[in-house]
Amino acid sequence: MTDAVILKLGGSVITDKSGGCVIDHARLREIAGRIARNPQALVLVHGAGSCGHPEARLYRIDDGLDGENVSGVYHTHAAVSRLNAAVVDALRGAGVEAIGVHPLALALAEGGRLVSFETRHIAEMIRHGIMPVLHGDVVMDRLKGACIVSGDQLVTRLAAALGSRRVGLATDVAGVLQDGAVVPRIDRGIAETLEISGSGNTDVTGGMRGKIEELLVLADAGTDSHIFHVSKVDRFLDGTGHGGTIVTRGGRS
Ligand code: IP8
Repeated sequence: MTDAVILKLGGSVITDKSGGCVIDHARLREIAGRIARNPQALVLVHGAGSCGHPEARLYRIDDGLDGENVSGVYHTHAAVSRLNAAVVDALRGAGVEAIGVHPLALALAEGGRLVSFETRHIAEMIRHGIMPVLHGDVVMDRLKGACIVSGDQLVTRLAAALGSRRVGLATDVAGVLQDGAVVPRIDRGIAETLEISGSGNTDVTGGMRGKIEELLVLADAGTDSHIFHVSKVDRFLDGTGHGGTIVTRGGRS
């Protein structure tokens, strides 16, 4: 157990999601600066945005491998790895001892869900002051050949494995929105009543709805998570109010 905080940067926050792999380096530098100013044991996870989702869709990775789309494993992984290198560069440029960790190399799935995911070396990195930077990735799958594992699925696995008490998801919206207003708290009951729309851009892992489903699994296990606008990263890291949504277990007030 490490008590590490887990922070996920949505793909749409760090790439231009409407085009081919366009990395927002200025945004990355800004976020890296905020993280550097709030030093703590932190695991960073990022989504793929336009560096991975278009490839995953083009090669139909989530339908499984069929002999015709095998090279999609390489192309999808290469695209999101390019983004990972840019995230690590930005953090290192801000003075953070960050290193990229690729799920393709340490995870195995069955039917789209992780069945093994090595995290002991991640705990060691944290213990030595290294910030692991993981990302949604293509992962080999014993039933489908390969599948896409979202950054959100990784967040829930990491939080459970590392015993994290704080999980944050920085997005390009202020939180989960209902009729334009932030929903401050979501549990399973509330989630059923919400009209959460999917992402308008290329997103093979289900946009905001997929995110909430992952976070409800985490909430069931007793860890609350926070969804907030990326401009509030420091407020999440230093524990002051971020004005976003908290996903929590039902039955608590
Ligand atoms: O952006 C998806 O991760 P996400 C990963 O967190 C790939 O959903 C490679 C499409």
